[in-house]
Order: sequence, then structure tokens, then C-alpha cells
Amino acid sequence: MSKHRGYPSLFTRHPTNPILTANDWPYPVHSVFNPGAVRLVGGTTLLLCRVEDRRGHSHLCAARSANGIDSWIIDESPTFQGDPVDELWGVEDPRITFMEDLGKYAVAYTAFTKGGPGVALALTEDFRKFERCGLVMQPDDKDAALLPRKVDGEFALLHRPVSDTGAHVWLSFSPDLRNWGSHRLILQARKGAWWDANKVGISPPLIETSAGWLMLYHGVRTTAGGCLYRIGAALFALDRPDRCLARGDSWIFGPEASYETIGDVPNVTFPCGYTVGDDGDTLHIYYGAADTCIGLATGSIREILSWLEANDSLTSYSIPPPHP
Ligand code: M1P
Repeated sequence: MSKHRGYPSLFTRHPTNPILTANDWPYPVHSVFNPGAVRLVGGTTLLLCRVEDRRGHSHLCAARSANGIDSWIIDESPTFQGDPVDELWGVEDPRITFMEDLGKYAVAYTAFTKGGPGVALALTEDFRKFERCGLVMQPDDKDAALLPRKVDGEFALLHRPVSDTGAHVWLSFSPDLRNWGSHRLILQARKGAWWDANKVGISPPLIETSAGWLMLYHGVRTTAGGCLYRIGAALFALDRPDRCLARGDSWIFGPEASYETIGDVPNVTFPCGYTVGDDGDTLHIYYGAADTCIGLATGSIREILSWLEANDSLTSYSIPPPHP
């Protein structure tokens, strides 16, 4: 594995990055970023991209590619738009989960309502027709994704409400995808100098592994020069997804390339989707770069899990005893 400043490089950027930009779009758009991703039956990669227009409002647009790298076929017009009343400032940051019980894809996205950003859900079989479930978490809440199957008979949603205590990841449960409860705080933003001190939120949906649910999350550090959006890893128990088994001490992917450090919002890497190769190990993450374009980076689930085991911070994270 190659190294960067002595740290292992767990992800390799595709040499043709950015793989999608606003210039590729068949209609006028300002920027394309933060795509949800899925590998369809037959192997086609579908990205559901966040597309921002010059008003500053976003919609979602599907791009399909046989190899997940190039030759994208992009829908000729917006694929999914905000409801003109309830989502009047647009829809953002989709995360896609194939729901095993429903035989449908669920898209969890940020609905930009008059009251701020909240979490909404929609179901689809083909990414052409959508059944809207509406707002399921009121503002201020975002960064949501469903688990692919029920836990103890209930659907499970990860999301990131903001309160006076900060911006942390929560897990909530529902019998019907509409009514949510049994809320549990599962991953907190750290404090002080940590790379993920100021905000955390899931990045793509959780990745199922034999060791547990692998979470790639974005951690935000606020600096005098602006926010830094980097990606870290944590692991949760398969049967108890509220139980954190491990949390990496440092970030494993962050803005370095010029298309990540320069753009509408500099220094942002923001994956909302992943696909896994036929070997069951190769992980492709699709990410928004600087809120401007889309990058692809590839890693190994096995290597991330090994790194997590060796760099688990849960013990060092617990509050230290007072000085004698
Ligand atoms: O501009 C960086 C990101 O900021 C927000 O993320 P979060 O609320 O988790 O900090 C989102 O608006 C996201 O779309 C954006 O990329």
C-alpha cells in the first residue's frame, strides 16, 4: 500500500478524476456533486447526482455507466425535483439503499424546506418513477440513509440532527418508514483539536461486512481558513447497529487534489454512495469534490477493517481521568 506523508493511502483516486462535472450535463447546470450510487442488476452503475442550478437550488439527476468510470448516460432533464411546496429550496445529498423486504430502492435525501433542511424518503424501482414518503425528520436534520433490512422488525434510519449539543449521528426506528422513534445517539462529534471535532454525519450508507456495519463518515473541523471535510471510519454491531465497536483515530480520506481544494466550497470531500466490485472487497466511493464536481476513489474493505482494528480510538476517546 502506498503512503502519503507516512500514513497509509487507503483510497486511490481515479486518474481521470473528476469523472463528472457540470460540463458533462445535457442541460444548463452550475455544479454536480454528492452523488448516491448503486450497482443495478446487470452491473450498470447508477449515480443519483446532486445538481445545483444558478438559483442555488438543487435537484437530483441520474447518470448511468457500464463501467462506473466513464461513458455516462445522463438523464436529459432532472430525474427527481423537490416538491414545489414542501421542498421549495430543492433536494440534496441522496443516499440509496436497496430495501430487501420491499424489493425497491429507498432514497434518503435532504429536503430543503422553508423551515430548513430535513430528511425525506422516496422509493423507486427504476429511478424513473418515485413514490414520495415525505419528510420523516424535521429540520435541522440531514445526512440520512436506511439500513437494507429491518432490525428487530423495524426499519432503521441513520441521520444527523443538529441541536445545541452539536451535530452527531443518530439511529431511529420505524414500523412503516413514516413514523419514527426509539432514537439513539450512536456517533458523536469529538471536541477540541480532533479532525472530527465540529460535526459528523454519515457519508455513504453503511457497508455490511462480516465484522459489522462499516460506517464511512464525514468529520468537519472548523479552522480560521474555513471548514475541512474529511472521511473517517467506524464499525457497528450487525445485530445492534446502535453499538459502536470501533472508531478510527484519524481520517482516511480528505481533500488533497486541486479539484477537492478549489471550488465553490474548498476542501470538501463528501461521498454519498459506494459500489462493491465482483470480488466483494473492492470499494468504489463516489464523492462530491469542493461542492463542484464528482470524484471516484477505490479502496479495499478488508484493508479498511484492518486499519480500523489497528487504529481504534474508542479507548483513547473516553474522557481521561483528572490530573492528580
Ligand atoms: O459544503 C459542504 C457540505 O456541507 C453540508 O454538509 P453538513 O451539513 O454535513 O456539514 C451539506 O450541505 C453538503 O451538501 C455539503 O457538501
